[in-house]
Amino acid sequence: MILNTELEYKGNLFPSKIIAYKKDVDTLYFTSENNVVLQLTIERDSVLRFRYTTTSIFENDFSYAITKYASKGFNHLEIEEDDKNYIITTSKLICHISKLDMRTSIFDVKDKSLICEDELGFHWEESYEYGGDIVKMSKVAQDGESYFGLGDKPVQNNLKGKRFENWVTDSYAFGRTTDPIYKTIPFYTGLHHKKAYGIFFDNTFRSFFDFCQERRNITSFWAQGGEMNYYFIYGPDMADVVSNYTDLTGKPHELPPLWALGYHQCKWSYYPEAKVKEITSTFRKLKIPCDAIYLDIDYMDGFRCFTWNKDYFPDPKRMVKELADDGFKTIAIIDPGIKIDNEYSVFKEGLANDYFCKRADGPYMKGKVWPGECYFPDFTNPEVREWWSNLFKELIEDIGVKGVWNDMNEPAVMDVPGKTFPDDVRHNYDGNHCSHRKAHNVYGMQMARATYHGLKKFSYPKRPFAITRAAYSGTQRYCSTWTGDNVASWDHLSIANAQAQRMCMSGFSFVGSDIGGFAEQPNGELYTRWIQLGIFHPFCRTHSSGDHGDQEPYAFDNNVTNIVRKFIELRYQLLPYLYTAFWRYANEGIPILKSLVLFDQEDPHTHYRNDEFIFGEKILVCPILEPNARGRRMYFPKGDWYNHWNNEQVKGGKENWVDADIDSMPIFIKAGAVIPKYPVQQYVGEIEIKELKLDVYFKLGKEKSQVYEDAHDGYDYKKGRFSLRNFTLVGKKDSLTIQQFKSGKFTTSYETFELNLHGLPFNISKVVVDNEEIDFSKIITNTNSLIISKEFTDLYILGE
Ligand code: MIG
Repeated sequence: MILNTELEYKGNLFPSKIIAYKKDVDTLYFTSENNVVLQLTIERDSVLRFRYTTTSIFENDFSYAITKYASKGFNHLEIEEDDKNYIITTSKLICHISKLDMRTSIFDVKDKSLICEDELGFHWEESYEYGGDIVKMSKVAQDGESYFGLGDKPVQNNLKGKRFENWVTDSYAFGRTTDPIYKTIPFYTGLHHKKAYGIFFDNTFRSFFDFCQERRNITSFWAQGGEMNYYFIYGPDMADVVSNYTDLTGKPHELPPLWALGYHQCKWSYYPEAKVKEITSTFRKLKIPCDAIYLDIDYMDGFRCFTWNKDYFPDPKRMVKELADDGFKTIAIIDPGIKIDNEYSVFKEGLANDYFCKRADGPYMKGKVWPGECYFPDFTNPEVREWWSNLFKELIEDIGVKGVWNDMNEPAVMDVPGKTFPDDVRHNYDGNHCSHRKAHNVYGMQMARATYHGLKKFSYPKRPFAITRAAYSGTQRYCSTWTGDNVASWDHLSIANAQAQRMCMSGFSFVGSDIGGFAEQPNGELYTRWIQLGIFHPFCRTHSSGDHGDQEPYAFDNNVTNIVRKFIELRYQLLPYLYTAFWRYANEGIPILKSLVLFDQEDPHTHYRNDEFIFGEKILVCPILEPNARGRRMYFPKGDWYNHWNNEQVKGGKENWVDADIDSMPIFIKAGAVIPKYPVQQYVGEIEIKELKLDVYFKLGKEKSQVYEDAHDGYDYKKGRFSLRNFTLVGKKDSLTIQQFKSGKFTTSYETFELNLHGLPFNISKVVVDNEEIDFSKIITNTNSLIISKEFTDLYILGE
């Protein structure tokens, strides 16, 4: 028998032949002679859930990852059998289950091609020490198969040839080979023969994935307890795999307030108040846009959550208001460790209500973190989450803090082996009592969830904004995230790029890195290159550790300040574009950043590209990742692309050199795109938008674009008060038509559109707006800009 586990081998066990089969609406049960039951649920035509027990009895079916809003239902289901197999057919796939040994194979219903096939299939070892099983699955890797996803792994896009572990871990100054790190997202996409499928192994125990590392043509995954419980998600488009995974584990419950997509400034730590004000006023003085300022742990009294150090911050409410008047949203950190202190109300309440985690034999789980010895709320207890959420009343409702930053929620414990709770710690797990072995990977997620609910309650009618470091699948429903304690190095700039793309491919798009690096200090050049990448990450924040000097956009030299300002300004101009991409993500689960493989999986070149990605739907970016660069080579995926800086056109499907001195970076716009832009603001809402700029990039042929708008905060958009503009551009040799179809009940603040026409192959002779010819000489500039001072549905531009 071939091992596929690092664990001490005690003997793999296997299902024997199937002796019984039963169907219950959408769920099929196959029972083997040796008491293994495979429960197969048809979630959707393209989504199957496989769940196994080795004792004929299933655990209580409970998951923190799967959302109650997941789509269910299928169009077609047919179950047949032949001598060898049970055969299940939906409108998307065919699944064979071998009568002999329960192994499964899945085929595309259209062309009958093999998509995913068990090797050993489900097998297990008995876990005498803990009870239950070590559950394992192995699959045959198909010819030329590549693998993507798995959350925050700091490695190149394609995971083939590597093995990973999932165990949420505080990983200060992690590197490319550090594994595991902060997040557990046990979901990957496999791609072969141009077809993609996904596997989500919804098991919270410490788990492992091996992508052809141990055995060249075998992919396997296993966990140290719990059930073999995984979802098979068929594409064949990778984009559909990711969006179906996101449908299962949840999209963000609401859009972020628009300001949260602005630029954030952070440091460990800005204090006292005078320092905070000095930072914010410098931003305003130098006209560098910024929407959020962070308070790290030093704002607290002895690191006690929900308290303030009154020497540093004598009147937080006044300060937060003054910052708000200047356009700054204050975001405060909250950690899970509650200081053992009988004078401290949060501690006393937690103790009185029995809300803290306990060890197996009864004592509280005691661990050292920033406040000293602490107890830790059991966030897997719904009552504790409710209590925790109510603790935010003062901070949010009274003081006016707008966002909360959850850190150390792996949970991190100092100076102990494993840097976290020991395995025996007990958890409620929403009534499914268990040890830390099972609850560890969701602890941070449940803390973020409780925090999110507190924010939501006390920010109402505004939208909440939270950020977490630790996460399990599904955390994207509640908050944003960052990639943890990275390092100010060129290698880490490239890691940040890989991690953001990977998180987006793993259903969690609201992500960013500590711009400039958390540990150590970047020079001006590295910081500049990092900002250039960072403005294209959904979450955009500079953060750094206190002991390494200043890291604000103006902390280097004037040249750096000017370039950084220019890029942050670009971010602010692109806000309506980014907001639209966020809406697509929140609505349809479409990742905000698309690795090239996700953009065009049929082009094999994209399977191995790491640096380039698509921001939203239409903008291709490629960061500069090396010092002293004057440009770089990059790959252009299919389509025609315009250079953002000079309108030069490039045909996709090849690699090209692109100039990019320190004040530039490769940014390309897809031909046919209509890109909405705002004027530069120092913060969101600073000015009322009176005019929407539409950058129009000519294309021979047809292209669709969207612009989504709403009040940028609040919940009215959920009642239909949004504005969705669907643009269809059709370019011909001598004409250009832009049709606009508007839906939604929200009236945007602008009625004027400035259309900048890029790449028009002709001189304009005639402009017709909604069937009315207009004297375009009055509204056109020599740079091909048209000002249209009304809503239009039909624009027709004719050449000479
Ligand atoms: O042990 O709060 O990743 O962003 O500044 C370090 C202090 C604790 C780690 C976080 C970092 C934060 C820092 N925290």
